[in-house]
Amino acid sequence: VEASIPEPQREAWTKHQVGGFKDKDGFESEVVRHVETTLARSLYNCDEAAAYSATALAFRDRLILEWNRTQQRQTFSDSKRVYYLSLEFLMGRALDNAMLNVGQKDLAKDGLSDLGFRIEDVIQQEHDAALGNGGLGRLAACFLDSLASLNYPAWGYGLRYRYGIFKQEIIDGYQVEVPDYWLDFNPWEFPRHDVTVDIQFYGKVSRETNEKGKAISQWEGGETVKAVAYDVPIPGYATPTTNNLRLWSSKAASGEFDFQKFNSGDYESSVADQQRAETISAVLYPNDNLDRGKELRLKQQYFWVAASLYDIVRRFKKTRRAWKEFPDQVAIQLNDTHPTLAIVELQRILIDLEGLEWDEAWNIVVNTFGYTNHTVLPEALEKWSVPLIENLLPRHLQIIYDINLYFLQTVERQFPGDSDLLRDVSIVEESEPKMIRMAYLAIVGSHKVNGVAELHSELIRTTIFKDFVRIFGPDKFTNVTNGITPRRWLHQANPRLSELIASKTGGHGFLKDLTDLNKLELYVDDKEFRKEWAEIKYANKVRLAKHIKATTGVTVNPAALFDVQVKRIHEYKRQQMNIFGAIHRYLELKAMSPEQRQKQMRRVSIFGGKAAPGYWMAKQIIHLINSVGAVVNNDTDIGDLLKVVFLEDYNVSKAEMIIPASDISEHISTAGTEASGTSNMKFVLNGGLIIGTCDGANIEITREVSQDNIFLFGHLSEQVDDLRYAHQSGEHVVDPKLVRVFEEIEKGTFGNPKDFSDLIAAVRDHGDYYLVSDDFSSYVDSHTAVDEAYRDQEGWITKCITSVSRMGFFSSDRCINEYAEGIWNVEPLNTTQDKTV
Ligand code: NBG
Repeated sequence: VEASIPEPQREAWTKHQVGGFKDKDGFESEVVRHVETTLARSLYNCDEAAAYSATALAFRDRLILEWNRTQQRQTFSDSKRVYYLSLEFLMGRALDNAMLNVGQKDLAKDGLSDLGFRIEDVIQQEHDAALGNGGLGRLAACFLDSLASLNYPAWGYGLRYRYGIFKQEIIDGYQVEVPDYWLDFNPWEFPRHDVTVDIQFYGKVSRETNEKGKAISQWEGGETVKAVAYDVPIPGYATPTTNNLRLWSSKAASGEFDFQKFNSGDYESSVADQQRAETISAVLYPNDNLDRGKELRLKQQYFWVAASLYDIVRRFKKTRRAWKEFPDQVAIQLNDTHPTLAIVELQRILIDLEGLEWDEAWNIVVNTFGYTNHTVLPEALEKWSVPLIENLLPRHLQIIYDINLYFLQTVERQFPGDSDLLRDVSIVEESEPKMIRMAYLAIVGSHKVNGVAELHSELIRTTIFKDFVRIFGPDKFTNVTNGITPRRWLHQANPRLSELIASKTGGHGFLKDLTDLNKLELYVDDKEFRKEWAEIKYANKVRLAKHIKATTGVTVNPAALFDVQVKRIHEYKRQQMNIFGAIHRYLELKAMSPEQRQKQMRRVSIFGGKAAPGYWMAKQIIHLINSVGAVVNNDTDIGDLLKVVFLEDYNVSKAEMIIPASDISEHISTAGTEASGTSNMKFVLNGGLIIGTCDGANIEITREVSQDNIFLFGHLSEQVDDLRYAHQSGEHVVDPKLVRVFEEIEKGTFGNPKDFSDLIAAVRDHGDYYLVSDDFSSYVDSHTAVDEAYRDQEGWITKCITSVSRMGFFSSDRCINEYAEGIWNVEPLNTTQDKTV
């Protein structure tokens, strides 16, 4: 390619090559240029928002240069690429991360200060990119950071939602949802109006015989929508690698704007067509761990998957390789079942458009895809009704039926006459209407299936997918325990702690190899070090206390034990148990004499998290938390012995402030329900301890930090079935402490008891599916143990330091290397001019 450009042209280009800023001066001049030209403002009307915009643009320019070079390097190297397909990328803010990853935050800090701004205030101006619900979307974001930091040639593919996850307001104790229109000014994306794909829907399938006498199916869509690419640069930490996240936006296809209608005066309906096309990428579905089977969601899935595959195939075709080499060039990871149609779409491209034989095509497909399962909750396992697919994607339905037919034939050969097995593993559920089981399709169409923590991977092998283990053998199923990026979740969120660790471990190497943290264990008795450690935690708590005061009006004492549960509100995550526990604590305190009371530990119970807009129980939980807070926080008997606060609109940037301020955080799901959890890792990495059940990654965290440094309680996943049975058969007796809590709620102490009756009934009268009553007493005991441990401040600090030093395993870098080796078979790319920070 290079040789094809004539010398004089090449000279002109190299002469004018843009370099990006190199020093503080260069940075300032870029900021001023952007303020004065791009933003058309001046020294006299440059507010913090404008300073943010200009700084972001200056960094964006830099990233784009590296992005360009990275893409060239990856193309020339001709090596295998990874494509991470995810409907959610919960990125949070980009500026701070970009500054840290390219190693120029200090320079920007000084430069901004010369121009009259504090960098912290400028950073705060940025709107979170909130294209995700919770852990699944944030995991995708951590993975992008690790892929780039480790120099893997990798792309993310997703949707460019016009509205991210809603903003949560708390009004009179209730959640109110406000739309998150975040694209007003987004300097981090590059529209690629030249990169578009026409996507079809509906229509019909015809069968024709080609020249060679072979029957070929042709799908003619009845509606076309255009996908437009928006590229987001993803800078790696301390490396020039800047990967790409490509997000698709939907537009009316050219020619779809109906000039006929327009001219005949039917302007409105012609605009309506346009809007209908744009609806596809308009909103993120706000459900976490729940499948609702809406047609628009299926449209989103196909739109995104088809555009991404078209792009991937186009890139592969440029290499002029034979199709059988596709899996040597391309690894596609399915983040949950949402992109499963990609399996069908690739098969369609290969057989209908490229003329390959079924078996040859299917071989390529299976070797290309890997599937990650993120939940065993039945309500979250995706199923699509056959009539819905038939209408929207008629050809795809035929292919799904064929995939199923060939699959069931091999099962029949392997297990002759086992009709129960055939029914159980069929991709098509024989219900009314028939349903397509997307997880089964994903398993059949991938070469590897992984869970996200050891217990979870074990559970999928032995419960929901056990028949597939018999059919495909155990090697197809594997575990990759989740991880988090230490760049954002330590260095960026907790800069002082990061510096302290660097001062003891020989620099910031731990940000590239997190196992370096183990060097800290040598300093666990170092007085100065411990003192500074405690000071940093206290300062982080003071900052959070200020935020609490400013947003809720509640005064909390930073010397109290901060007890935090922030995550999506869900019955399986058991925030209801936490608030019942807080009520129990309140009642105990009330029953004490003032002298006795003053001997108790001070606590702040901090909650945060969004409820899906249609999730009634979750909304009741939020209301109860706020109602308890309103009573407890104003009770003069209690003072600062107990405060209960609910923090509005929990998101990535709030997490960055809240997590470093935690003493103990709650990861208390019913055993066997939380696939992994990832905030548990973030809290421990920031020097907080955990109270938790034997669930998800809590188990592996315990193995790393040791039993002495974690507060485990509750029943085990293997006991859950029996316990549920006991509830069903009326053998269970509700915990008396909990009965007492219910009585108090029903007395009206926390407002109208009717508002909380469903919450109580679920536990007391309707089988207590999440086993709150079974675990309540050990939960309360465990909190008593937390109080006792916290009383011994020196012992507590030792636990915290020891735990942090043992968290190396939970870096998403480790996790990505495991995927690369065990699933994708890809290698990092050598970047010759490796930068150092
Ligand atoms: C979530 C699990 C979490 C897990 C994340 C990331 C879904 C479907 N699953 O436990 O509930 O940490 O995935 O793997 O959102």
